[in-house]
Amino acid sequence: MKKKLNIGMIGYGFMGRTHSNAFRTAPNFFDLPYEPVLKTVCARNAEKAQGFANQWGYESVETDWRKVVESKEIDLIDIASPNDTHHEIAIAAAQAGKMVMCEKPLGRNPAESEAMTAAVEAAGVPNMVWYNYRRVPAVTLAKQLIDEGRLGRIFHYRTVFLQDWTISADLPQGGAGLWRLDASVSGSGVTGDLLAHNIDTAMWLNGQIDEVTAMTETFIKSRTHTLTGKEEPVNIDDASLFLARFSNGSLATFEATRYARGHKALYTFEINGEKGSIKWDLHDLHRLEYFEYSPEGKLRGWKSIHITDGDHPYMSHWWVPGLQIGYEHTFVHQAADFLTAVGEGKSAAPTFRDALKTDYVTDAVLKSAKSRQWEKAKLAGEQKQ
Ligand code: SOE
Repeated sequence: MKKKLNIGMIGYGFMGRTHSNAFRTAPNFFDLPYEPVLKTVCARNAEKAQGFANQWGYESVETDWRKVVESKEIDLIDIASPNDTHHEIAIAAAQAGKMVMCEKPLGRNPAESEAMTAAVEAAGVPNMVWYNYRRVPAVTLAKQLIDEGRLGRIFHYRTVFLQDWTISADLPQGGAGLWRLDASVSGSGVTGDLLAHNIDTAMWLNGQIDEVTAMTETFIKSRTHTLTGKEEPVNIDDASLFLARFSNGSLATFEATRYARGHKALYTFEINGEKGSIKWDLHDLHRLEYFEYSPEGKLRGWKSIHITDGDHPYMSHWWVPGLQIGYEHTFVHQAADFLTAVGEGKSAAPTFRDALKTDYVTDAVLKSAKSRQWEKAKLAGEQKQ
């Protein structure tokens, strides 16, 4: 019999669902050292939390996250609640000796993220942040190709994350789902919500970003606040664009917006190296476009690799070659990798410290948009455990 690992889930929104599904599904497809148990779900609204518990099979419901953190029954706290709650819960959980998983971004600002990183490292508890796109098999394959040196020296990194769901001026800010528009809860707009994904993937694939120069815009300056009913200033960035230099000498462009009419979640990246290039697109997530320079001229060209074969990352755990998987599987992979790492007494990447690195870049982006100068990203150093 496998040892049980009891999970306390804080939050029951979109991310509460993706994480719960990941823990329920992972043991069916991966041979894991632990059996994850959906023990307690915690949310302020007891009735809604109970509905969520019934749906997903949580054994109990709690309305005070402190009780979950203090519970002797819980091994792992998974934070899937809005950004303004991450800091306090993660620190308390680490101090109570729990493993901690946290939805991205880590904190609302570097001070919060630093304190959270210090807490999990001081407690020596396994930790991870849910930057799920690293675990799209095509993206993991891109990492393998780069690490094998197949692109050679990298010159360019180009990436966007485009959405269009906040264009209406009638959309309120604040409250369920719309807390992303309230800077006091979210910390920032698309910089922390979307570009953080691009930055996490980019630094995983291509190394440290040294410096950035950015511009941001808030197109709709005030919106009705759901909680107060009043028209209040909007303090988030609706669009954020920046140029970056990586430590390896390559140059990058990053763009994220919620005002790209027609785009729902167009996350793409393209990397150009001396020996080849790769391109990936979330709307076609099971394909990796690969250009290899080495074949003789007349056979040279872009390949569109359908990432469904058993020798592609993660795919041997799923169906048969040719059959695709999707968005939710990225979370399943992340849960499986985390539980495997815990079995070895380790954290899984991206750790809190990895996410702190991303937060230092998003902070430099927001600073640069204000200063209109190039800003250096602070370095996060290495994991202390
Ligand atoms: C915002 O719309 C959002 O849901 C982000 O919060 C997620 O992190 C991203 O993966 C999809 O878009």
